[in-house]
Parts: sequence; structure tokens; C-alpha cells
Amino acid sequence: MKLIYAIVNNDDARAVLSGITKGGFQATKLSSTGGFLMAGNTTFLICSENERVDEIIDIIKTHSHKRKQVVSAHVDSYGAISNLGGVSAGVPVEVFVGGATIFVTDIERFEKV
Ligand code: 2BA
Repeated sequence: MKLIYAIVNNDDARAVLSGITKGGFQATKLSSTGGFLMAGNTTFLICSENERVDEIIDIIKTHSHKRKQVVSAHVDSYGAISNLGGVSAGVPVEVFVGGATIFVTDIERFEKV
């Protein structure tokens, strides 16, 4: 058994969830916040048989879209970017967000009691 964590844009969350449930899978939807943009995103937890993981990733891929976003950021002398959270003194920097960020982990034990 595997546990898939999928972080998706809030705007794609409904379509992703609908695809997952239509595919016969169960999911838990969590409200999350991206550490860089400090904007809301959605994290799905999906538990599945090992051999169905690729099917789930395909569904998530189909419904998640890449987006360009401009943030007010600080760029240091090494080129590292930190988001200033809307402070106007920053440099406008374009970042590409998504489709989806997916982690697949092993489940040691799965029980519903
Ligand atoms: P955020 O942390 O809000 O990041 C949003 C987007 O900003 C990222 O898109 C990336 O394009 C950009 N970004 C993040 N940190 C950056 C930095 N230090 N310098 C320049 N650009 C930066 P994605 O990579 O598609 O990530 C979308 C969301 O997925 C992230 O939202 C975060 O919530 C999650 N995520 C991505 N990678 C992760 C990781 N390794 N571990 C945990 N969560 C992750």
C-alpha cells in the first residue's frame, strides 16, 4: 500500500477530487498553505494499492494546470529569492506554480477499525 500526498492549486482542487472519486479512489482533502507564496493550496491524501499509483498520478496530472504568478520578492547576491509577502519594495519575480507536487510513501500498516 502507498500513501500519495498531492499538493494542488485551489482552483484545480474540485476537478482533481472529482477525477479521483470517479476513478473509484478515496481521498482526504486538507487545506494547506504554500511556504513560499503563503497562499492557500490543497493537499490530498490518497491511499492506494501499489499497482494503482500511476493511475492516480495520471488523474491528478490531467486536472492540474501550471500557472504563472508574480510575487514581490527579495533577490540576494547569490540569486536566492525570498517572498516579501506583498511588500511593495520588492522586485517583481515570476514563479511557475504546479501542476501538482506529489509525494508517494509506503504505508506500514493500514486499518479501519
Ligand atoms: P509554495 O511554497 O507557495 O511555492 C509556490 C511556487 O513558488 C513553487 O511552485 C515554485 O515555483 C516557487 N518557489 C517556491 N520556493 C521558491 C524559492 N525559494 N525561490 C523561487 N521560487 C520558489 P511548485 O514547485 O509547483 O510548488 C507548489 C506548492 O507545492 C508549494 O507552494 C508548496 O506548498 C508545495 N511544495 C513544492 N515543493 C515542495 C517540497 N519539496 N516539499 C513540500 N512542499 C512542497
